[in-house]
Amino acid sequence: MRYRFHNYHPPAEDLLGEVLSGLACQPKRLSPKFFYDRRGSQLFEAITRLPEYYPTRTEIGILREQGGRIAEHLGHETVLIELGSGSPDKIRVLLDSLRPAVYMPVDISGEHLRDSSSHIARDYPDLQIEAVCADYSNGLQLPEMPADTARAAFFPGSSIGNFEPAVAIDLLRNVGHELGPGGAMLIGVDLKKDFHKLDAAYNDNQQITEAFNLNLLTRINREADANFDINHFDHLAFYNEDEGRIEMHLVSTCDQEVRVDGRRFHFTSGETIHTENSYKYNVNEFHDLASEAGYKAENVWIDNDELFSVHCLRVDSLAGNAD
Ligand code: AVJ
Repeated sequence: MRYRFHNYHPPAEDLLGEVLSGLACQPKRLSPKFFYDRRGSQLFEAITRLPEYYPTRTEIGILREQGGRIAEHLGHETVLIELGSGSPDKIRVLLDSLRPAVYMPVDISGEHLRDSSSHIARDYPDLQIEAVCADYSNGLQLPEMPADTARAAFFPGSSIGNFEPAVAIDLLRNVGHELGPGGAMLIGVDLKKDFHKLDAAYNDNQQITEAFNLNLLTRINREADANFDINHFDHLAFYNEDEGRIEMHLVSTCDQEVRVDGRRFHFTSGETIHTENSYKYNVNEFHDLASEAGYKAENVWIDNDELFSVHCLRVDSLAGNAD
């Protein structure tokens, strides 16, 4: 088996430091990247199967239907870099149509990455797999790759929506530097649509999204020596029309004090911790963003109900700030 695991994982102090600074902000906030411990990754996979959560199955449908066309753009025998190994079904569809030489999944959750990439290794015995445990939001660090093999990136699930547009531009530009001139990126982007449909996707009947949101506090209790009482926080998710994004928050249901690593944080009743943004883009809006990041938009595929888009971008100019 040709499988390697590269650990560039951020040390545990990063979580504590970011939690302390986020809770010291006004309004309080926590980064959505911390959702994905093992339990969080499992809850997210459960979300992707919910009837209300249309993005995953819609994106898979597009990848399945357009596999041939996508391969024409991305090419075969590439190094295929996957940013965030979210849903196992998606990558299988893509591996089948692209047949890359190397599969390089990059994920912040080491446990999740080991679980998911070992299953791929078992089912694709001839595929070289280089699993990279890293936080790609702080700049992408990748193991050495053969210079003569074309690189392609797959950034599925509208994960790009987690970042403020200006930060998303920096991140895409950064990945563009790793891909090199002429490199291709396949990126899934959730479309703007009727807000009822959006709201429902983040307020599911089975309350899995609520459990996913609250699990952040459970994780912080365990990993940052905190004492959040999850019975005193409520899940809140809504579409913010002006910003073009879903916002998720955790609402304190009473006046309370919480201890994190010996420090105390006060919450008034109704005060929220902002835990996630999920930006939605029209095709034109996303084209503008991609072009600011140094890419040329080559193609876009959309499902019949116009719920979700999959763009093929090409690294065009690497000018601008490279961090
Ligand atoms: C993984 C960031 C794309 O924003 O839809 C799902 C995360 N949060 N339900 C999204 C999420 C709540 C998801 N992304």
